[in-house]
Amino acid sequence: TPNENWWKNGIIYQVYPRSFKDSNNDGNGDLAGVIDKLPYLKSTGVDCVWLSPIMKSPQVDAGYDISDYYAIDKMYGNMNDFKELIGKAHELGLKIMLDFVPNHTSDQHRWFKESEKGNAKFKDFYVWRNAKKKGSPPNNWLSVFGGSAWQWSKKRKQFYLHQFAKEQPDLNFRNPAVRDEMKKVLVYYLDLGVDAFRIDAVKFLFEDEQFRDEPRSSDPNATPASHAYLDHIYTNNLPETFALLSEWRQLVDEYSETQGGPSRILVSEVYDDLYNTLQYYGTPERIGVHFTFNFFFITNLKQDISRAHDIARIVYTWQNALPAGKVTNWVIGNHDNHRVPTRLGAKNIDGFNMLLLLLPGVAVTYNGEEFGQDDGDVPFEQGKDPAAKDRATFNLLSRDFERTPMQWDDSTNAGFNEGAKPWLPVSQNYKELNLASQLNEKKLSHYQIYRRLARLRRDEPVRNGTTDVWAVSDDVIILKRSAGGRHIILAFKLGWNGNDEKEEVYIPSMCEKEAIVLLKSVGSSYKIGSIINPQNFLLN
Ligand code: TEU
Repeated sequence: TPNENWWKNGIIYQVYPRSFKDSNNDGNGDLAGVIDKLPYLKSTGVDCVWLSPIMKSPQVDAGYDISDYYAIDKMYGNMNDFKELIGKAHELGLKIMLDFVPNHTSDQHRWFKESEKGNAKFKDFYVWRNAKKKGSPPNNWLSVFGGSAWQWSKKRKQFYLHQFAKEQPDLNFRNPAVRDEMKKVLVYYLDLGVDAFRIDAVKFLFEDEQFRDEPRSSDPNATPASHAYLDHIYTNNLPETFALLSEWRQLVDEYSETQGGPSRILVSEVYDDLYNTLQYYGTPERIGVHFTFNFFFITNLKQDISRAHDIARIVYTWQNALPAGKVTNWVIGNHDNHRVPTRLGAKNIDGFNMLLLLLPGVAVTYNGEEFGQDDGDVPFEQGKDPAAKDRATFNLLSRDFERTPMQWDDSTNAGFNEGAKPWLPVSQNYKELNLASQLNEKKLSHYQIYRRLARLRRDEPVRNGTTDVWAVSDDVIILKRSAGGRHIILAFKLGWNGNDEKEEVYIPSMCEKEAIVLLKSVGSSYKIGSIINPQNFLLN
């Protein structure tokens, strides 16, 4: 089939629509804004644009609380705008990935309102349970955002399950009618031409049928109300969840086949240990998703504390454990985690982008990462995130900081809009840190490095070659990609622990023939070239 493999070496770029580009100056980004920026994304070298949720929503959890799967939220536009966006993207050769949020709906969804009333057709659409004894929840399950995962409904005189905010009731996937409804949603968007789905919060889809209490986790520091306090053996990664994913995969594969067009793909969003994460790729007996996010650069690295060998370990443990024939992927940021410069140090943004783009498989970039945007400042009073409702935990838990508006240029509100108050404040540093200031091709800015690497990755046959990675010192990591006597070598020194000095490294004899050598904060006495000097970018 044509283009069957379009995604396998692709760059997926996450657009956070509310913060991307506000075309009608109402303080919220919108689809017209995304359409406006498609040529920019194309010229950056992106292959697929992932839109965080754009469906109708009361926006309690930034659109991850959907009240109608068949409508676009009016702050973003309407279904015609979305169709136009897909059409324009496809004209440019860009794919569209949609956030698909099946685990829960908004409590404002008609299904939930009817279910709460006890309407026979919707009665079992959600997970309802009686109180254990008067007033107390059915069991000890905890919400990801903290506190009991159960909320009492006065109307129905029962508790309902919500593994995220209480405004996000969990759907009951044991009910065949719910499974049918979600398949309909998938088909609706496949028919519109959506190329890929990022399936949200997948590991939470099914829960224990007996509703048993979960045991205390091994985390000694977890407080009793925090999600980490329990070991989620009865709410995460159930066998039924994997079976349902197989059904969705079959649906999507059959759809692609009957259409005879490029394959449509499924990506799962799961934070877990290596073993549980990789289960989502499937097994010989059970088909899984095309790929499941590799979040280990996010979860397993700590500024100033991690060493080069920690990075190397993330790469080779993932590569070695990956089931045969599967496509690898790398993520360094998203809307749930502090931005790369904030989390891993401003000095390391180029190094991590280079690593991301030179590793095999799929690279996932969060909007702004291509030019090193960092977290914004959001005062508690302006916070929006349901994961951080009280002042005491706001700084620790809020995800608002990584969601502030995109810094396009140094004009009003960083070019996000024409001056209306944005839903989250624009970061104060936008005059210095913005995309426009990095567009000059003669200067090797964060953005120019990103764009060059995106091109190199697209044009260079070595991208299909072997991958080796090792730490040559505490702070220097070397990545080597090779095929047919050609090599790409990246030597990247972590700029942390206050150590800024360039380090001389011996690059083992691996570039007898043709090599492109990229050095980041590494001394160049070895004279094989350096990205610091664009003329030496490509060496024979
Ligand atoms: O996140 C799912 C998820 O696993 C979260 O626990 C995530 O680890 C947490 O947000 C980190 O702070 C998805 C979305 O990405 C997130 O934005 C939503 O809030 C959540 O689902 C509920 O839909």
